[in-house]
Amino acid sequence: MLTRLLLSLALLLLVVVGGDAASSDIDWWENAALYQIYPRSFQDSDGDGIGDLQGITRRLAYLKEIGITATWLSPIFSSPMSDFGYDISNFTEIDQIFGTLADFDAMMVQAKALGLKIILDFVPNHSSDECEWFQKSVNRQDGYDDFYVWDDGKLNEQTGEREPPSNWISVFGGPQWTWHETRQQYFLHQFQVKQPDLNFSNPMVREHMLEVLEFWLDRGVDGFRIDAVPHIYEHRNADGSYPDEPISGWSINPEAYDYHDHIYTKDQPATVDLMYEWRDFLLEYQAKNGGDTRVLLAEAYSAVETLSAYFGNGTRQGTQLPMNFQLMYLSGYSTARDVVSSIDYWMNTMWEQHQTANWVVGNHDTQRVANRMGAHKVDLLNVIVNALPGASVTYYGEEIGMSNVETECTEISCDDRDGERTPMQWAPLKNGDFSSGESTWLPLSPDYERYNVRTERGVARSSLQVFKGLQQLKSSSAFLAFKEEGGFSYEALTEQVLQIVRTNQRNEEYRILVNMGNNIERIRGLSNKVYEYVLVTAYSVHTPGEKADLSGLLVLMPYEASVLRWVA
Ligand SMILES: *[C@@H]1O[C@H](CO)[C@@H](O)[C@H](O)[C@H]1NC(C)=O
Ligand SMILES: *[C@@H]1O[C@H](CO)[C@@H](O)[C@H](O)[C@H]1NC(C)=O
Ligand SMILES: *[C@@H]1O[C@H](CO)[C@@H](O)[C@H](O)[C@H]1NC(C)=O
Ligand SMILES: CC(=O)N[C@H]1CO[C@H](CO)[C@@H](O)[C@@H]1O
Ligand SMILES: [Ca+2]
Ligand SMILES: [Ca+2]
Repeated sequence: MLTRLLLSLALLLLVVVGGDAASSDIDWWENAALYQIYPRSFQDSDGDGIGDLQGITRRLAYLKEIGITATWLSPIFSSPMSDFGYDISNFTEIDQIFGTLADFDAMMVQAKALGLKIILDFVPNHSSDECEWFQKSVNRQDGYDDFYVWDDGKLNEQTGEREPPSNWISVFGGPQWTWHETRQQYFLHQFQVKQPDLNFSNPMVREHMLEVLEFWLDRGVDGFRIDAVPHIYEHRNADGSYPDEPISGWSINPEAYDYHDHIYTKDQPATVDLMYEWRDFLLEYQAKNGGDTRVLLAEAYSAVETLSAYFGNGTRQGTQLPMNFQLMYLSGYSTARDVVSSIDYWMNTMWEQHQTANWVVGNHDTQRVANRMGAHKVDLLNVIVNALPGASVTYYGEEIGMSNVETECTEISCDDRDGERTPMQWAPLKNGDFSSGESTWLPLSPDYERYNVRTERGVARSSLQVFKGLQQLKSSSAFLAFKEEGGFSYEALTEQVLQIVRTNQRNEEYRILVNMGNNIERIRGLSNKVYEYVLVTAYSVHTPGEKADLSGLLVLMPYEASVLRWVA
């Protein structure tokens, strides 16, 4: 008893004397550097031209090198690959293209040895039509009858013909309802025909999904990134019929997804409770099994108020990282003031209510930054997302400035998103050192001999070096003070110059200056202190170590980003 008392007194003293209350209440995910791997394109180990798990394992040390905390993998599960793994036929089996469960376990061992966290993609909205569950449902097998969303449809009174239950359009275009000959009913699919939606009003579906989560948790994963969250539930009238969606006015093509306003097929209220249910499951799992916090990332292109509900409501906790896509909407024309508006959109709600932030740079559905904003702005965006408080989410290859590749339709793939899914550029070698095979499933970018990891390691101000430098700042006491009152600020100093300040308000402060425009910018009297350049991008005329008295004039070159530090 006495020793316990003494021990807690000692601990108390430590906390008081250390005084660093800031970092002690930061959980690992709150300021994590997250990294998305698209497994088909990261590293091929067997020469078939498609990336795989053994390849990822071999490259995990690279993630450590560049300062990544956790990586999430796009789906690696059994799949007919109609949507490259987002059509899962078995949620607890590794697709043979990627390897085996033993390969997965070996990857986990290596990740743990390096101190890297692994997050899996979790695709609850739908399965593949080749999933055993769907086959059982088609045949109305006991317990599986209601596993998916089936409906007889309506009879058109004029023509006497059968019609789909509602006018809903799928995300990829065309009707959301498809007639199934065997079952003689329509089934719902918010995405491809080969991706039938599961019925989440069915407790057995939810139970099966929890079993899926548990299966992977038991194999050591640190969390899940939940795919297509807004699409999980659909509205159904009390009499079992489905309401039509109104015309949005955003598209003139009646076959296009944007033609309707998705008030009945997106962000239905039950989704919020589902997020709480899953989080509770992870919390229970952690209480039982120990270890670090397991996280949930949610993919939801939804209004910030909805994302706020997904995070939690004061009594319940939900997904820690509802992904913030605001910065993905910036273009080459965006000014510093535009950037501030995008940041504000998130912060005014999410920081105000929950003290949380995350910043997504890109993903496998969106053009790369080099194409969205211009190659000369890749570093600027990398600086911004890593200088802002919270977690950053980098899509593989953005750290070396990869760009979209013009691809042609092949037998393997014909998807308008192929351009941002090309093989990782590792070295100026055959196939960029991605694969030893004769060909790769998508072509390498023609620029890979210039933009690749090995070359950029040797260039002082390459995108890779800037990225690495930013990750190192994250562990400084100024960056760790972000949850303290006044620990950070951001503003547009001029139309084109963004400033982010990170400070512990005692002895260390960083000013991150980003010139989004193509003019030389002059800024006077920023501070009465003398700073030192610690990180500069290729457009800067300064060198690390150089002093800057910010009571005077500071000049920024076009597209320059610089990080300056003051220490007492
Ligand atoms: C998934 O695969 C595992 C292992 O191969 C098997 O035991 C299980 O029954 C399969 N589940 C489904 C739904 O097909
Ligand atoms: C979903 O399952 C529930 C419970 O089994 C059932 O009551 C409901 O009718 C099903 N919904 C659909 C659209 O099939
Ligand atoms: C939070 O959500 C739960 C579940 O939906 C609900 O029971 C509870 O009342 C909500 N709390 C607040 C403060 O709104
Ligand atoms: C960014 C992302 O994960 N997009 C996926 C969303 O879900 C659909 C259907 O599962 C996929 O096709 C997208 O690639
Ligand atoms: Ca392979
Ligand atoms: Ca759904």
